[in-house]
Order: sequence, then C-alpha cells, then structure tokens
Amino acid sequence: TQTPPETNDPTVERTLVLVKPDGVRRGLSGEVLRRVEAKGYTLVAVELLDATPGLLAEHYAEHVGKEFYQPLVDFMMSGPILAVAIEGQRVVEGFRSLAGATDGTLASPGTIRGDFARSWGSKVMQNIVHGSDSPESAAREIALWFPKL
Ligand code: IDP
Repeated sequence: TQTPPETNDPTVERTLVLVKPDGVRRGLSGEVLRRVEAKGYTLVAVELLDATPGLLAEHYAEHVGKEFYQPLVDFMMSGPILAVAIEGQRVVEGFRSLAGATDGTLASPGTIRGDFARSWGSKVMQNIVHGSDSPESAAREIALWFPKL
C-alpha cells in the first residue's frame, strides 16, 4: 500500500471539534463542517452523540470546580453534540482561528462565533463550537470522544 506523502509531515495534526448543543439546535452543523472543509481540512470522524457527565468531567477537567462548571455541563447535555475529528497542517491553531474568541460578542466577524454567537448573562457558554487548544489536548480529547480512532 502507498503511504500519502503528508503522513510523515510533523505539521499535520488532528484536532477535536464539537458542534455544541446550541449549534446543532440552530442547524449550524453543516455550516461548521462547510467552513472546515472550505479551509482545506479533512474530516477524519464524525458522530452525533449525547454527552454524559463522566465524559464532560474528563473533557472539561480544567474547569471542574469553577462556578460555571455545572451550568456548562447542563448546557452540554441539553441536546446532541456533533463530535468531529479533523486533520490538516497546523489544524489545532487553524481551527481555533476559524472558531474565534470564546465570548461570542467579542469574537471577530468572519469567525464561527463572531458570525453566529452573542453573549449576555449565562449565554456566554453558548458559543457554537469547541476546538482543542493544543496538540496535546487534541490527542487527549480525540481519545475521549472517539475511543476507536
Ligand atoms: P474555549 O472554548 O474558547 O477554549 P475555555 O476557556 O476553554 O474556552 O472554556 C470552555 C468553555 O466553557 C467555553 O467555550 C464556554 O462555553 C465556557 N466558558 C468559559 N468561560 C466561561 C465563563 O466565564 N462563564 C461561562 N461559561 C464559560
């Protein structure tokens, strides 16, 4: 079998994208995938699923104990999530750039959050997408959401 040339390229990474329940509810799953594909990234795995408290405790381990943790878990369990593993050169920072700043009100227009999210009060967590923040987080999160990959 032939190995694609980029397989050995260390700049090719994977990252975990989640279309959060607000994004799925608002019919933005296709829009997120469209932007990912238009940018030139490759879809590796896609699954619509319901998160469990255990999965979220691991996914958001750095936020356990914070004041917004339980509301965040409740929000992340308020409907299905589209989990997507994607691949490409420098895709971890590339998708963070596509997603925009955490706070949808402040996120730049042209980004997913800037175009589709606003924040006020408890809505700050409803920001459409998640993207891993480093290659190490990506590996950990992809193993959590896609144990078979
Ligand atoms: P990120 O998703 O932009 O990487 P993080 O700081 O890792 O941002 O926070 C994870 C998620 O937790 C955010 O996307 C958002 O949904 C929620 N969140 C972060 N900070 C707050 C806050 O101060 N209040 C409520 N929710 C928050």
